[in-house]
Amino acid sequence: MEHDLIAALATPFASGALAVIRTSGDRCIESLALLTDRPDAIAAIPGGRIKRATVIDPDSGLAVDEVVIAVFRGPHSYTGEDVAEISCHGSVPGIRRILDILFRNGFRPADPGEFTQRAFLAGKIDLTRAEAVQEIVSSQTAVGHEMALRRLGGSIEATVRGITDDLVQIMARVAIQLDYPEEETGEIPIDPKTVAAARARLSALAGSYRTGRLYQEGVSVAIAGQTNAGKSSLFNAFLKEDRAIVSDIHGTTRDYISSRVDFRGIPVEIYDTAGLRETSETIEEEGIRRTRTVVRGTDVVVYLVDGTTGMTAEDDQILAELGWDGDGPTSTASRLIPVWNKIDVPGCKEPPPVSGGSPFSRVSATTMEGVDALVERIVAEIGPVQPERSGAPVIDSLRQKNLLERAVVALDDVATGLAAGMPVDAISVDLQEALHALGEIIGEVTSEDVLDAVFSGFCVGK
Ligand SMILES: Nc1nc2c(ncn2[C@@H]2O[C@H](COP(=O)(O)OP(=O)(O)OP(=O)(O)O)[C@@H](O)[C@H]2O)c(=O)[nH]1
Ligand SMILES: [Mg+2]
Repeated sequence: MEHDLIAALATPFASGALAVIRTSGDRCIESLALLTDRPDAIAAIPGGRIKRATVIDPDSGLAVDEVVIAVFRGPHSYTGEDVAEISCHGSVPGIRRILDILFRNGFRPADPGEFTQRAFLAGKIDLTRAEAVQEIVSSQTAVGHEMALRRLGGSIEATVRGITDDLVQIMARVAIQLDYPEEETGEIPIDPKTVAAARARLSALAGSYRTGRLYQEGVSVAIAGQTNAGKSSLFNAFLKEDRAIVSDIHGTTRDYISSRVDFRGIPVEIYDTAGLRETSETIEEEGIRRTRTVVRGTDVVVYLVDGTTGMTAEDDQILAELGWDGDGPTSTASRLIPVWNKIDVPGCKEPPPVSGGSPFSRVSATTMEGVDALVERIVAEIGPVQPERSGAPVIDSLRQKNLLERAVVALDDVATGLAAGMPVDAISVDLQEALHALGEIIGEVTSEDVLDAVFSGFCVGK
């Protein structure tokens, strides 16, 4: 039932100034009009226009809410069908009552992503743009948002289509040679340079997945160190907010706490942890046990040393535990950044030289000196693989990445076949495979299962 009437709340199910209920399907405007105080006027709204109305429950005849109805007539609508969007008051019971009236009168609840799925099926957008819709919704920083917006604008589609065109042209020449073997010129109709260029572009796009994930999903960073090193102070400095309790009492932080920060466009979950020391106090001991678990699970560990006391035997021991052998991280160590804190204090010691490994960053969590440079260092440590504003398309879909890699493997086979002087018809099978993978990326060839998998991850109402 492709064009049946669907409805869903497109805004959060919570109280707010306004809420938007979206409906789509054949005759959806007329069906909705019957649920208002002015059915004729609403049914006649031209596409791209709005009108005020009162929603009436046809069973009780009672007015339910005063709303504004925006009408888009297919094919000039998001889904390609008739679409009506109801802006109502953002009241939870009010929203529930309007949805209830719709569902009793010919509309059914939309599945997650069903509006966008209909847009895709109507040919309004390709599959990469459809995926970008959800990627925009789930973006967490301005940079992640900008990247997703470029995908919505068709950056992935354009790249994939461009490469597809090149390969199709090769296929056409292959087909001619296969159809008219008597015109055999002895020349292979496949230019290895074109194949190599296509492979390189596809491989670069597949490689951008790591960047895409980085900006969308982000990384975790733990601040660890002995008690009173200034971990909570640094945590607050990163947050630019007085979030964690800071005191000169050793063992202030017991439970680790975490918060989201934006490091140059990368969403970072940052952890302030309990100071590591020998203790016989049960609660602190548990805090330290949890700290070790957090530190093991994070992408980057910022290890803080109190510069006024300098490196202690305990620091050496903990660093060794974290995979730091005094000359820098050993090969197995997770990404560890040693940091020397309290450089604002007169008489603060100098950090020990680190031969081979990365040196201590010098900061003052109190005056903020060196904190920006530390952020830069963390960002350099975790990425980005691609400069964030290079404008090159960046993917954020595992589905797209897998298909791009499939196309790359197929083109590798083409190159191997060419080098080995294999017959053109055998090589064309691999070319066909590459084209098939590219077709799946933009959704020209898809199965029901693939579409279900893509759209089930969407929000309802999108
Ligand atoms: N002068 C100066 N004092 C600092 C600096 N960073 C932290 N302190 C002080 O050092 C003391 C301990 O700071 P915290 O941030 O609570 O240290 P912590 O590592 O979280 O300590 P625990 O939670 O006990 O493990 C407090 O008195 C802070 O004001 C710094 O950069 N300069
Ligand atoms: Mg603390």
